[in-house]
Amino acid sequence: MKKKAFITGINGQDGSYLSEYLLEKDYKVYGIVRRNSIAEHQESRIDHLIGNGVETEYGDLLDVSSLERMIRTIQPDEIYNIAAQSHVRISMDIPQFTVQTNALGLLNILEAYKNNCPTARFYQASSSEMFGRTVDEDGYQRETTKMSPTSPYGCTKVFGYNMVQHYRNAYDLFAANGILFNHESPRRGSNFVTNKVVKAAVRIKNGLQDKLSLGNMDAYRDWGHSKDYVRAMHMIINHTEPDDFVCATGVTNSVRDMCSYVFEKLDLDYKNYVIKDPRFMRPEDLKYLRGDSTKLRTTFGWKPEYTFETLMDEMIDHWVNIYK
Ligand code: NAP
Ligand code: F7E
Repeated sequence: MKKKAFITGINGQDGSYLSEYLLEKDYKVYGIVRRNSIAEHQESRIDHLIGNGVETEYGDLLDVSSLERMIRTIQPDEIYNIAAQSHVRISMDIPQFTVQTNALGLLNILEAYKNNCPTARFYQASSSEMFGRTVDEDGYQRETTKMSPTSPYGCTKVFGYNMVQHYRNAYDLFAANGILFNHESPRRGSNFVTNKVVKAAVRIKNGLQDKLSLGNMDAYRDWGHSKDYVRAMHMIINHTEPDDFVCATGVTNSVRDMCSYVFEKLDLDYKNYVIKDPRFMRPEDLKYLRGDSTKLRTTFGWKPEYTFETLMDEMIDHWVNIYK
């Protein structure tokens, strides 16, 4: 019999790649999507999968009854809680919604899981934003690094991380955290910095845009590819015991480095186009993220197939094809 996976956030960046990965592994995949007033936008990342092994229903992390009903009816083997208000700066504009979705929503699905299908395995999308301003002396963040979040988003993820550990210990559930560093792809929302920069650079190259407005260009991020990170999610949920793992490339670049690489690839000099815009500055920003994923690598043999450069190249090709 096929294994069954239930995914919240299935139509997001990671949800779409995770669905493809699980289909390759012969899973039957179920997911919830929120109602959107423009129906065509709702499932654009997973349109090609609907009816081909993936089934979706309307649902919301804030709607407990639908979560309960679906988990009770489907009886999944694996539950991936990937849904979130995932934008750090926007979490400063809509902190209450962010807390409701990321913290209380996580609690809703944990309860639905405990009460309706406790034999399933549970994966929580935790984040490097939980470490916030803390960096270990060697310049990395790892499972043992102190958590000092600097945004409503980061605070909700610390809540979720702790709740998952509590449910694991208190109710003997297989509930695990993947602490993922930034991961991108052509499917990344275009208001995150990588896709914003790549899209704008290609538009500038094609004469469709003159300038690119950015905030803090001196922030460093450990950028990987979402496809590599969904493989890690599946490894973590299929481990012999529930545990928590950092997933990262170990390579960090600044926003400025990233701009320089992308514009240069298009034979442009970013300095002629990028302007600093206070609208994109954050009241408190994380200066430096670099993950040590030794635990993940030694436990499962995980390693990323993409480098920073091949990730950016794939994103550039994506936008070049759109605007050609
Ligand atoms: P994403 O593209 O923004 O996808 C988020 C998904 O959550 C979307 O499908 C969204 O649906 C859904 N969602 C939002 N609010 C919801 C609600 N109240 N009920 C049900 N679904 C809701 O994010 P991602 O990049 O795939 O990230 C996946 C997860 O990993 C998130 O939890 C994120 O916080 C976490 N994470 C991401 C990164 C990263 O760098 N990408 C790093 C660490 C952790 P709509 O389309 O309807 O909004
Ligand atoms: O910002 C700077 C910004 O929004 C990266 C989420 O997936 O990863 C992501 O969060 C950096 C920050 O991602 C702009 O200040 C400059 O320093 O792409 P981002 P993020 O905030 O790191 C973590 C791990 C998650 O868990 C989150 O879900 O880029 N930056 N100028 C800008 N950022 C944006 N968005 N837009 C700018 O114009």
